[in-house]
Amino acid sequence: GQVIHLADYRPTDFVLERVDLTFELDPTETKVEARLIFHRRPGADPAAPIVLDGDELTLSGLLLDQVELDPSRYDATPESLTVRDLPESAPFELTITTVINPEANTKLMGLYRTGGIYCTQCEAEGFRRITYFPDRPDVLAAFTVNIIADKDANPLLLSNGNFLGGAGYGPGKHFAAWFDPHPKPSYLFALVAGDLGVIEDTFTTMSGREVVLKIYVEHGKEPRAAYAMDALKRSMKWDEVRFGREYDLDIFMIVAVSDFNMGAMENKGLNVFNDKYVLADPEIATDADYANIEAIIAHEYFHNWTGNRITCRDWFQLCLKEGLTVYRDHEFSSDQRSRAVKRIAEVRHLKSEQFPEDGGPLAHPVRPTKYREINNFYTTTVYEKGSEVTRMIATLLGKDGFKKGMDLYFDRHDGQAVTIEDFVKCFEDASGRDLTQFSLWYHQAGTPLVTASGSYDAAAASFTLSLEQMIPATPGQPSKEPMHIPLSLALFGENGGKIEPTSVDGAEYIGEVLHLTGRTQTATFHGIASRPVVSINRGFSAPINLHFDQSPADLALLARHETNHFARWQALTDLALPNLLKAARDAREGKPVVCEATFIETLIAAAADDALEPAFRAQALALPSESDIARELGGNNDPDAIHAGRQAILKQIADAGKDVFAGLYAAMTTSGDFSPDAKSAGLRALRNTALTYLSHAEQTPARAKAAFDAANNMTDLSHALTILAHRFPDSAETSEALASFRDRFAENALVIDKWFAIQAGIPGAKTLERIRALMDNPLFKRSNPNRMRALVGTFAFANPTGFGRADGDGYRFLAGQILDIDERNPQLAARILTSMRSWRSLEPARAEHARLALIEIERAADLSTDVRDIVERTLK
Ligand code: HT7
Ligand code: ZN
Repeated sequence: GQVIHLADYRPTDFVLERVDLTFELDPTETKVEARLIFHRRPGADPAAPIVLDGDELTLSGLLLDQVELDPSRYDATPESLTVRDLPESAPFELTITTVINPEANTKLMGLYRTGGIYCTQCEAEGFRRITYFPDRPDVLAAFTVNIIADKDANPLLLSNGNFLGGAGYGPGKHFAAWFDPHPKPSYLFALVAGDLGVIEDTFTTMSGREVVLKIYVEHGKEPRAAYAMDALKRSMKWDEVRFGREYDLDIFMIVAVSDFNMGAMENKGLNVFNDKYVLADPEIATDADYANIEAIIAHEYFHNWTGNRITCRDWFQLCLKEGLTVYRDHEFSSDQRSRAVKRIAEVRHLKSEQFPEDGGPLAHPVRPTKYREINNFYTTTVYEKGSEVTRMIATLLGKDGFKKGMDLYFDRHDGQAVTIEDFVKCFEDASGRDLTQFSLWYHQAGTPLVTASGSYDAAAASFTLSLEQMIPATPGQPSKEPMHIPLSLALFGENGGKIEPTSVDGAEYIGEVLHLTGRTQTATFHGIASRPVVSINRGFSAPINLHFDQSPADLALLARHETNHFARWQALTDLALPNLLKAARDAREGKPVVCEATFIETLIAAAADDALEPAFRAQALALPSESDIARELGGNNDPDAIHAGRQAILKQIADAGKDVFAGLYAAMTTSGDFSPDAKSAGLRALRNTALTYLSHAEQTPARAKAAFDAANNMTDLSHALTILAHRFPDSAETSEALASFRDRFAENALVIDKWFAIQAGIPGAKTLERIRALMDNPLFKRSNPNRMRALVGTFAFANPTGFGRADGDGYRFLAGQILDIDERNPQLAARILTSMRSWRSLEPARAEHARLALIEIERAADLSTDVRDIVERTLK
């Protein structure tokens, strides 16, 4: 694959007017007839041929205006179809016939088979695996789709838009026709056929239209779709109330499938979901699963306006739909649940996934300018940092200003394929604010580092804050311009009360937001009667690293008195981190690990504080992870020392807070039937966190085993099993629990994924042997992406001591797996390979093992473009 550059963008020479597709479905020989009506774009070269995209296609028929075309007029290869001598301005119709093999399609892009049904995945470039087509997001057309298939095997024939009609079609067959009136790019096309169960509901839109809602799942699993349906209706309502966006077809369908490369796909009117993000009941789904289902159902639904009605001009603009839609689903979840707890979870995820990406060899801007494989740009930078950039626009403009900008965006660009510049312009026009400097957030990669220092002048009653920003070099971007960084900031007095400055100079400070725009900047706050404790980047108003030396006493004050609960959590984390870093260093040198008292006291006080939400307290008690610690250490990392140090700190907290944890474990119980609501989930989270600490204090598996035996929902059951497996892997209790879990859920793929994932996460060098043995387990299924991610993905992404064992066998194992997966499913292989992105921060011996494993991949013959792109960038 060659490199595609944003600068080379130009519109197509031909305008697509209409698309009429006919599928004759067959597991191994599906016939696709595409009738495409084009005209030459006014001003385009009158002699230019039309060049359509293909991928592994063979042409079996080509007509121009219903007449067979002479082979001298066209060239067909698996990758393209070129037709010459076309009319100068009159519309013409190409009828293209291809025959494809869904059964053999293991890449899960284009038309494929999963669980006996036909299903498509077209984003980003899957449609070209179905027929030759101008497969790019700025080519929009209305689609008619006719589906012909065996009636018995495929009672259900679905596509985008509204149902036109259906009937019998010769012996044993039937057909259905669908029409989607909303012009759309090919990546939003979908077709599903087969035999599925369904749950149905309706939603009445704000203008009074009734929309039919259907969720299709495997027969027998219908009751497990109820929560997804509820989440869908809440999403539809929320988008009306919050963004004024109404649904626009007569029907909205969701289909859950078991083989899927990502979470879900927002095809117009026919979302296709990984069944992991649809199916739930208390027996099989954890609270985290419920929260994910709610968020992803919302995310895909919200795409109807941000992505589908207004789409991307080209794939460089991916964050236009993804960053914005993630921002919208975050806001939705915050409104449905606890805003502070949701924000903590978002920031945890951002720091653990996006920060390492932004700080490593795969760093790229939110709006990149070149790519080799677009599949590799569905990244946390595009999604999560893209969402943070949208959030900062909302911070800059305020609630009303942001709303005005969004309204203008919907008004101005409905039905168009647009760019980030078009999006930003709407906010500039709506607010009158110049966002030129702010836009650097889209163009400069790397996480800005802000260094702050404060000094108090009692005589002048002023406080001076000096700020400096530095944006690290990233691939292709050696030097950076200073950015516009909105820092939510407040001052607190020694008694914990907020101090309002009488005036501020040196920086714009409005609505408690300080605007850092210079490389260095000094802000002076006047009217400050006593030394203040400063809280900077409250609510994580900007996605930055902050260096600000604050004493444990000051952090403890913020942890107790900050009015913003996210900032309290941040203060607790800032108290924890130096202890964890020191513990890692001490463990490495064989020194005893000692945790500082203020931190332990403050943390346990927060845990015991009944005025705080249980879910918040659970988040506070969940210390920074081993990879968080590795990132903060920055280099020469030894995963074993980080693990040992962190375990020692956990033990000290557990011993000091034993009574508090025992009290919480007894008190945090839910009554009545299981409910997945945020409050009940919070009680379970705090109770389970207490159980984790108690198992550290007690150092025996007994309590976790009792919890496992008593659990009546998957949250408690899988938490207890995780403690048993991760802390007491060789105990009889653990073997028994693992076996009983497997036997009880052997028929439930989503739960068996958890069984594999929990074992893949067991710390220590011995886990690799277990993984090898698990690969021979009859329950292991190589072709299923969820199963592969559960076992190999969890091991590589979430088990630093197992994957990073000192002899390098973990890295070599991964290399072998990547090469094997790549033969079937390059997208999945490339994604799992990104687990190597931080290899350069390992200590030299491990780093060398990792490098050699990467080279082994790089040297393999017949690598996919996907894996080649990742491996080469990772090694560079
Ligand atoms: N827009 C979708 C992204 C996507 C995808 C989904 C499933 C399989 C392959 C895919 N490639 C890209 C999902 C989303 O962000 O909503
Ligand atoms: Zn999305």
